[in-house]
Amino acid sequence: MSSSLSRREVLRLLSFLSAGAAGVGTIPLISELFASKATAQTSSVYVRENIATFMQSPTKIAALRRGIQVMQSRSDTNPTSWIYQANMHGIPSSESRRLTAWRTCNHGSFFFFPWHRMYLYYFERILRQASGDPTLALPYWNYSDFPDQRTLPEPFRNPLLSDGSTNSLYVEQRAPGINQGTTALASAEVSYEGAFQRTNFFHTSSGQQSFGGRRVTSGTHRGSGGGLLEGRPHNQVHVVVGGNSGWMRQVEMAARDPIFWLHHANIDRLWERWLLLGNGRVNPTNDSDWMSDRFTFFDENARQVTLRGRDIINIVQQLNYRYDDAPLGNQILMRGMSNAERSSQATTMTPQLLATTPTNNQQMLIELREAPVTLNLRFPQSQGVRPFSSSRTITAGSVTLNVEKVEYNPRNSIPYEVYVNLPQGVPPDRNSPYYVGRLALFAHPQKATFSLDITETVRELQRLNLITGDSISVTFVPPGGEMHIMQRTDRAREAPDVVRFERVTITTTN
Ligand SMILES: [Cu+2]
Repeated sequence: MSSSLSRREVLRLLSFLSAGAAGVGTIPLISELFASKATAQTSSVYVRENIATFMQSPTKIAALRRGIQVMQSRSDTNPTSWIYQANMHGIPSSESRRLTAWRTCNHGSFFFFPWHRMYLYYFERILRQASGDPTLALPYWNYSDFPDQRTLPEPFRNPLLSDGSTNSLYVEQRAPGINQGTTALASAEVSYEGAFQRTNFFHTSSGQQSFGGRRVTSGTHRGSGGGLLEGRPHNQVHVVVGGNSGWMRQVEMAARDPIFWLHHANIDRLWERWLLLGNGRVNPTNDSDWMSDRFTFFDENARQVTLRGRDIINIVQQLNYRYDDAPLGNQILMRGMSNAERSSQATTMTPQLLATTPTNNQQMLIELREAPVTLNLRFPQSQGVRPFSSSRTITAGSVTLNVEKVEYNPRNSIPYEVYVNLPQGVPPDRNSPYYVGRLALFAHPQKATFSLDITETVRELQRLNLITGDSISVTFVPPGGEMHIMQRTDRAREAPDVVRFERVTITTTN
């Protein structure tokens, strides 16, 4: 039977219906078409579910665990093994072999999104086949839309299952509070608001910002032009889950932790959500490098394959999967977007310096160790003008905190909490208005500038009248509770190395 309803039309209907804009029953014609034509055509589309839903099914969790276990049992030279797949993201320093497609992950450029989508796509096919469950799809960790889902999903926390067997979803190499379920991701670490307000997928020179990263002509393993979503929540979640020296905080080891794949499924989902907002938000399909550069992967039969950007743009039509996005998620998203499109032109403007740590003639570096450090930033061109006083409320543009020329040990460095204008004597609290997120040096090139969008924090501090003085302070705090626990369990034998940088600035594209 030939179909009068194209797949594209079906999909539009599907997203329309699931968005909750109208009940199925209110449009009988559409619902009839939907019932008669769509079901058959979309039956092969895998649905990536929120882990909170997925884990309600013991069968699904068992399939996920079995798939990982089977992959882990394979030789690391087998492209469908757990280690081979993880090594495609990065390899430990002790590894001297260089097998095909190892260490090819893309960070810090506009290839970040497409490369990770391709990576997840083939990993998911391998996992499905290994699990023996032909319906298995990768779940995602939705720390974005639901504050009560910001601790590590329960099935990942314990080394052993109730029957005494090994839990393949668990790894020890995480921040202790993560596996204990006591450390929840803070909203300043997972917020996607700044990224979603951008309407441009890419930017073209440093100092500018975009949703998806800087345009480059070929893949970058550790670029310095990460997009806003790569910075937060992506890098933030990596370092909070990994702690000082866990796997998730290092590019080389991250994909060995099973939660990596659920984290990246969520990042991939957020890319889809960004596109749904429209108003100029589109993929860079006019860019021939983004569209046509080939990346190498392996399918479930260990056959070498390549994919290009143009092959992965439509996840349902080209890759046979979609996300289970609930209407509730949509509502949260829309509320988050209520303060307008303020960014589309901002990207072409040169950032203006609002505040900086004093420049010193000796070119001394600022060092962070195992104690909190507070730096006072001055307003260089102010001459009495206070750029953050309430009368100058930021309504357009964005405010960025920059830590310039950072040097660190990628295998072992503290993911410092960063606070703006934290008053002396007030204990640091990641759920306070002063908190802006972690110094998340994941995939960060040495001596590059680390940037964090602090627009929302500054606006909130202005609203609360907490940002009135002649200077503004930035405080770096080692995550105290975790350090304490690690000392007690004697896991801090390799002392975290010092983080050094040249200066801290606050800039605006307003
Ligand atoms: Cu990642």
